[in-house]
Amino acid sequence: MSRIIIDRRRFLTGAGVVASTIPLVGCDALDGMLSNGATVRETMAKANDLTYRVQRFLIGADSLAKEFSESEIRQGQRPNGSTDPTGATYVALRDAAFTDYRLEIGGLVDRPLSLSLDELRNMPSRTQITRQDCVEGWSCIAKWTGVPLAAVLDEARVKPEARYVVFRCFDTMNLGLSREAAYYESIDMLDARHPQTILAYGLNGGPLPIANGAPLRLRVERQLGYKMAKYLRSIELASDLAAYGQGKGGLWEDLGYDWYAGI
Ligand SMILES: Nc1nc2c(c(=O)[nH]1)N[C@H]1C(S)=C(S)[C@@H](COP(=O)(O)O)O[C@H]1N2
Ligand SMILES: [Mo]
Repeated sequence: MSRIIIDRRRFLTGAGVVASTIPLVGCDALDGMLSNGATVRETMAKANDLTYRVQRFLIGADSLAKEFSESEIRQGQRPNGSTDPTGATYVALRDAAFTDYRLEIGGLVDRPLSLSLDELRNMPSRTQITRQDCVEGWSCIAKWTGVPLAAVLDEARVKPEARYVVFRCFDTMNLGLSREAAYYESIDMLDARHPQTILAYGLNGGPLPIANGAPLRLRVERQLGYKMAKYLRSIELASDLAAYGQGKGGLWEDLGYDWYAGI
C-alpha cells in the first residue's frame, strides 16, 4: 500500500498539479485568499477535481489511512476551530450532560432515524489511532472510538440516488460584517462507507471532550482536519450539494477550500 501512496505522490508532483500545494494555505490566509478573486478559486476547483479523481483511481475505495500504536500518542488532541459552541440549543444539551441529545438522520433514506448517545454506543464500535492533519500545518495523533458511519447508514436504509452525506453542526462561524454561518461538511458515499469513517464519541479512552466536538464528531481519516465535523446535529443523505450553504459542500469550501481534502 505504501508503494502505491509514494507513486501517487510522485505522480501528483510529476504532473505539477496545483492542488498539491493547496494544503499549505493556512486558515490564517483566508482573507487573502478571498480577495484573490474568482480565477484562483476556479483553478483550485479544477485542480481539486483532478486530485480527487486521480486519488480515487490510484488508492482505491478501501485503502486504510495509517494507524499508530498507543505509544505514539504524545499529548491530548489539540483543539482547533470551535471549542465551545454558544448556541442556545447546544448549551441546553451540554448542561444536561447530553442526555437529551439525538442525532437526526434524514434526507434520501427509507427510514429516518433519531438516535440517542446510548443507542449509538450500543451499535458496533471501532477504535483507531490516527493522525489528524490540519491545513494550518500541525498534526496530532489520537485514539478515536465510535460507531462506523456505514452501520448507521445501513440502519437508515439509504436510497440508491443518494451520492453525498451532509453533516450539520451546532456551532457557527463569524464571517465578519455580522454574518454567521453554521459549520457543515459533506463526503461522498465511498468515504462514508470506508471502514475508518466513524461517528466518534470517545477520545483517548475517555468520553469525547467538548473542545473536540462532544457529544459526537465525524472522523474521515483520509482527509484533512476540517472535513471532520465536530458537534454533529444531523446527517442528511443528498443527491447534490447545491441546497447546502453556498453549495460547495462545506463552510470552509464555501470560503475557497477544497471539497476533497485528500492526504
Ligand atoms: N463543527 C466544527 N467542526 C470542525 C471545526 C469547527 O470549527 N467546527 N474545525 C475543523 C478543523 S479546521 C479541524 S483541524 C478539526 C479540529 O478538531 P479538534 O478540535 O478535535 O483538533 O475539526 C474540524 N471540524
Ligand atoms: Mo483544521
